[in-house]
Amino acid sequence: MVAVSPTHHSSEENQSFSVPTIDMSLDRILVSNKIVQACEEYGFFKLVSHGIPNRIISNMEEESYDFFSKPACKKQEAGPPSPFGYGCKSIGLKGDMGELEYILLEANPSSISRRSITMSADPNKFSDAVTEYVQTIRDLSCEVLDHMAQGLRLPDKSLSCLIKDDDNDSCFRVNHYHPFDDNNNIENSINCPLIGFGEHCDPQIITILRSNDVGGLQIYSKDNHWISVPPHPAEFCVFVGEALQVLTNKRFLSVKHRVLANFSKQSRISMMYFAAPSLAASLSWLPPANSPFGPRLYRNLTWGEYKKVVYSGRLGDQRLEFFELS
Ligand code: GA4
Repeated sequence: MVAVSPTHHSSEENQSFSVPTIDMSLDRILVSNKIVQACEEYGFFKLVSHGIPNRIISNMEEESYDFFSKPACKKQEAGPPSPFGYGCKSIGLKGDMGELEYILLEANPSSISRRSITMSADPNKFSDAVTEYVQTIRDLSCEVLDHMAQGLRLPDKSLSCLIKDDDNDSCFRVNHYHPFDDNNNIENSINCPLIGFGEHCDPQIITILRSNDVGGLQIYSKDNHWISVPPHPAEFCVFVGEALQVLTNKRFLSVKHRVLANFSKQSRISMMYFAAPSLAASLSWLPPANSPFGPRLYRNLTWGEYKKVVYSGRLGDQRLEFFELS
């Protein structure tokens, strides 16, 4: 079990920080510009007034609770996560560990429906809930990417078309973090929380996360502070991924984040959609039309090439530097 020392928790935190929050119902140009500003400064923001029906979110959450409340031997029938399926504590293939259990799925309807057979006694219900959630969040991801393209003065849809490709490599993950251990007193847990999911950057283009109202998520700020992100079940968190850092030639920075576990009486459920292009897609910088921005910072690479490096490494590895042009 990996515990976070108290210095890594409260004393390093910047209490005055307020998480950038984008109200999607506001004027389009204002929203686009605010999104660009948040991606440049933090690589992270929250979305409110996004218009996603609560029914779709709660169906997905209910299916997740049903799955995680099954006996361990039943859940293991859906594993191991190599890379897709059910996983417990072990993350990836290189020995990373966390205080969580999870399901990881490919985000396409045929694969979801195939996997659902091992996930639920009512596979159609499970499959319908996941498919509807994933499709809805994919549309939201496209909307966010269209705002980014507009704010960056890139050709219309030039980012969203990458994740709309039929061969897109997007995936979907549900993480379940247990509540604090009753044998431990709550004071202890608050002062010395455990690492639920270790620090890392997401490799894809963007990640859209929704959690229940249990905290634990922290992002790392440019001035070297861990910032706790207050949970809110009606909001979505958006993370810039490493592929978007490359596509924007480092104008947007992918945000390092982690999840602390074991300091609430309730369990935390988070659902992440990782929006990725096809394996063959080029991650080459898309410079704004008529812009003198430069020089180019990364060598040409495809998502497939980058993914191979990501999946052969450790969770917290710095991977992008191998692709930097000197
Ligand atoms: C981090 C982001 C996503 O959860 C994920 C993770 C993947 C996995 O769990 O299999 C990885 C991790 C993530 C990056 C490094 C490698 C691969 C675990 C790991 C140690 C699904 C992804 O795409 O990259």
